[in-house]
Amino acid sequence: MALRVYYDLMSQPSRAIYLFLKVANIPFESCLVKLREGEHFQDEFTKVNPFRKVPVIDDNGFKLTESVAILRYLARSRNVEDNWYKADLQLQAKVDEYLEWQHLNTRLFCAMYFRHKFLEPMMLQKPVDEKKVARFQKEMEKCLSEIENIWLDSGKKNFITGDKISIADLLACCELEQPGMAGYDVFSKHPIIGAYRERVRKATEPHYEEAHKIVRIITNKFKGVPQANKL
Ligand SMILES: N[C@@H](CCC(=O)N[C@@H](CS)C(=O)NCC(=O)O)C(=O)O
Repeated sequence: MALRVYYDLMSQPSRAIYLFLKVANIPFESCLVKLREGEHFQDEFTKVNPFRKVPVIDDNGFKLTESVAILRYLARSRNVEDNWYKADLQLQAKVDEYLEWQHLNTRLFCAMYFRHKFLEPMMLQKPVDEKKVARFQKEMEKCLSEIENIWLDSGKKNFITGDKISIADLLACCELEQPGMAGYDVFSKHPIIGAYRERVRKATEPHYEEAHKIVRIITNKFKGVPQANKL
């Protein structure tokens, strides 16, 4: 049985997995799960992932959730270039350092900003809770300045862990893209991150834009302004 991958390209961790599979040339069978249509709540998908979230993989009967675990598993089980997840223990630990950090930073704040500024007002037809959005924006901006100044060493580092792209960069950029749909363009507001995104895009082309096609469509269509139930 082929490697089955359950995903929705609206989902940041799904895009990171998709991008890795494409760029590392790992064959897989696409199993699209339309979150906007609630397909993740259907019985068929609940059997695959009782947590009812994407991404998930099924590798010949071995099911795995959680994007970080999936990226590590794929990098270890497939014959991929060493730069993605270094064999050297210390270099690998530096990738892990970001993978652990991002859960309560890039992932949390970029996703929460997007959710409260755009997704929930759109899907649930409710007004934007400006106080909540301002709180998440403040936390997100703190996190973005840490990415610029610490992870990217004020632009002196090309990628999160040094000169070569790794799975950490895929997760980072896919999360950093999400606030753009809510009208906050991380890359133009933070030029060091903008230049970094260009390096990641170049290292993964043409798959980066392919993975972000739906993000671009939504960004251009709504310009960050939620419209009731139109997504
Ligand atoms: N920690 C998980 C997060 C998975 C997750 O939150 N997926 C979201 C999309 S980005 C989802 O499926 N949400 C559906 C829901 O919560 O109803 C990972 O990194 O894979």
